[in-house]
Amino acid sequence: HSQDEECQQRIIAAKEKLGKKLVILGHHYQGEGVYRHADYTGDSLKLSRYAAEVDAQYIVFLGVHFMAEVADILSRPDQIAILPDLAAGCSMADMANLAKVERSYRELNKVLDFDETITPLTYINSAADLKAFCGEHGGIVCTSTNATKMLEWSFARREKVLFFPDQNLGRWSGHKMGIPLEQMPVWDPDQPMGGLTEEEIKNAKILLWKGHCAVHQMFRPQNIIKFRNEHPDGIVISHPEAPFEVCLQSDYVGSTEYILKTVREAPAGTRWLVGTELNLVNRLAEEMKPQGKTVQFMSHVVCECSTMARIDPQHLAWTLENLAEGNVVNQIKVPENEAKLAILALQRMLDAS
Ligand code: CIZ
Ligand code: SF4
Repeated sequence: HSQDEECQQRIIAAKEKLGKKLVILGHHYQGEGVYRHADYTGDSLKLSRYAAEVDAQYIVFLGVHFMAEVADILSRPDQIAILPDLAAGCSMADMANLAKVERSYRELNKVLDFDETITPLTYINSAADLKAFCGEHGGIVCTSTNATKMLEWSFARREKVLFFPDQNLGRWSGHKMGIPLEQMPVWDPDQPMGGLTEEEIKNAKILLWKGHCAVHQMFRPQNIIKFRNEHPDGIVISHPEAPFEVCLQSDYVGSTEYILKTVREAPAGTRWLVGTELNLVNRLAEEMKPQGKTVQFMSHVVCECSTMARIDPQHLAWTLENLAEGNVVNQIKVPENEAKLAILALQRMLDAS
């Protein structure tokens, strides 16, 4: 405990020393030990907007690798994006890579006989080279807040979408637009032709990349049934990365920003079951207590994002102390040619949302 306390003091001291040179951006899924030091908090969309606006020389990102990449892409060339632990990746983002996406896109276009039938649409949870791929091929980026809008943007231009890497977000967003499940087949990049027949591909509106979030995948319809039995007046809210059946049985489905807003604005005395990352749910539960609102976590097993948790007070203290000494550590730098293309896809999203 005294070690934790010491770490907190080191962070505060280094932060003070750095002053206006530093801004710390914190994602909702971060643990309290680092989250409390963030100058701005939000989801990846909100934080990427801050990254594009802040003036600080150092942008320290409390989040995962793809978020720090976006901060680097959207900030000025003289600003430096930093991730306190380079091993903080996102297992979902890792389920797609450039070689597989290129091959899939090529295969699909071959079956469809002519180019420009499919828009590549990547969830922001993906590596910068995939955003660059979308930039280059008339595609776009989405977040969990604007996925439906970005699908509409895509359908206004071309008849089909290749959606990666999260099949659950793609399926739920397509479902909300009224697209039947048969027209949203799963594209398995490790099988020839995605494991689909030519007929299935021709009939598809959205090809859902076979990827998912290991954290949100843990939520089950049984968790909701049990909650409703125990609390008939309870309200269920889930993140669209959760399985389709969980979203179907929820009263509300939306991004982290949406979940926070909905529960915060709810009447006093309400009881909530929340299906998203544990740190967010714990923090929200504490915040709602004084208003007499009860916030419960959806699963009986711990669903913490283990890679988000790599950004701990030790790593933050080490990073800030180095910066205060003038040593830049753990910089995230997207190669210029890649950044140029990625920004096209990101800018299309920012303009359309
Ligand atoms: O966009 C984000 O930050 C993520 C990963 C989820 C969300 O809903 O905010
Ligand atoms: Fe990636 Fe899931 Fe962690 Fe979000 S919660 S960063 S999608 S592994």
